[in-house]
Amino acid sequence: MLTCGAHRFPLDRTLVMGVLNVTPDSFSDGGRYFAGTAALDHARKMLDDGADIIDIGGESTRPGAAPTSEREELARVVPLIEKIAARGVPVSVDTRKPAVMQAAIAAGATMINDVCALRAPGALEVVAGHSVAVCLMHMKGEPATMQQNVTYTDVVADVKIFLVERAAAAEAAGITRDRIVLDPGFGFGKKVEHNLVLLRRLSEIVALGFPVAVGMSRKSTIGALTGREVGERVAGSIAAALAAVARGAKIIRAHDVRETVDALKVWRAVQEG
Ligand code: 7PJ
Repeated sequence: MLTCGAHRFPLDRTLVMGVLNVTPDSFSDGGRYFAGTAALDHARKMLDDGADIIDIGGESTRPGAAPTSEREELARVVPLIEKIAARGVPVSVDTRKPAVMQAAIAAGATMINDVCALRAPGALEVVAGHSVAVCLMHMKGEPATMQQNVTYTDVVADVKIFLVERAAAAEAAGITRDRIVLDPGFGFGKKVEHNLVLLRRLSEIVALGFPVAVGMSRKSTIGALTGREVGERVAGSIAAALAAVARGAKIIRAHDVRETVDALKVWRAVQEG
C-alpha cells in the first residue's frame, strides 16, 4: 500500500506517473507545455489515457541545465498543482527545493518526487510534517556536471547503499514506510552501461522492500540503443518499462502515457492468466 495524502494505492498493479514539464528547457518536451492552457490540456489527456499520478516539474534537471530560481519554479508549478489537484487527481511535484515542496503540498500535491532524495536542508522536515508520499531518487553528482567522468565499481551496490541510507533518514524523520518510494535514477550520473546494469539487476533494489519507481522514458540510453531522436523513443521506452515491471517496479514515470498504459494492460493480462 502506498499512501499519498488522501490517495491510497494498493500496488496490486503497476502505476503510471505521467510527466508534465512546465519548463522552457526540458530535454524531451521543453517549452511545449509552458504557455496558456497547454499544460492543463496535457494533464487532462494523460488522465484520459490512464495516468494514475501527474508529476509536475518546474525545473529542468537534464544534464547541464541551468538552475531555476525558487520564485520562478513556484510561479510555474503552484497554479497548475492547484487546478489539477482540485479535481481529486493525485499530483506529484518534481522538485529539490523545500520551499517548493511546502507550497506544492499547500496547493494539493500529495507526492514529492525529489531527484536529490530529500538531501536539501529542511526537505525531510517538510515531507515529514504532512501525509504525502515521497520518491527518493539516486543521483550521482549534480545535474550540471553529473554526466562528466562517471565511474562506479558496482553501480547497483552504490545505488542500494544510497537508497537504504535515504530511506532510513526519511523514516528517522517520521516519514512512515507506506509513504516511501525508491528510484535508482536512470540517467542521473550514469552512462548507458550503468543504466543497463541497474535495469538488469532492478530486483535487487526491489528487494529493499519499498515500492520502486523507474523513469527511463525517452532518455538518452533509449536513444543510444535505438539510434532514435527524443520524439521517436516510445517503443524503446516501453521495452525498458516492461523490463522494469518484470523485475518488480511498481511505478513507471512516462511521457507517452497512452502507449505505456496499453503495454501494461497486455503485460498484466498475461501475468494474471
Ligand atoms: C526522473 C525524475 C526519474 C524520478 C526526471 C525526465 C528527466 N524523477 N525526474 N525518476 N527523471 N523519480 O524528465 O526524463 O528518472 S527529469
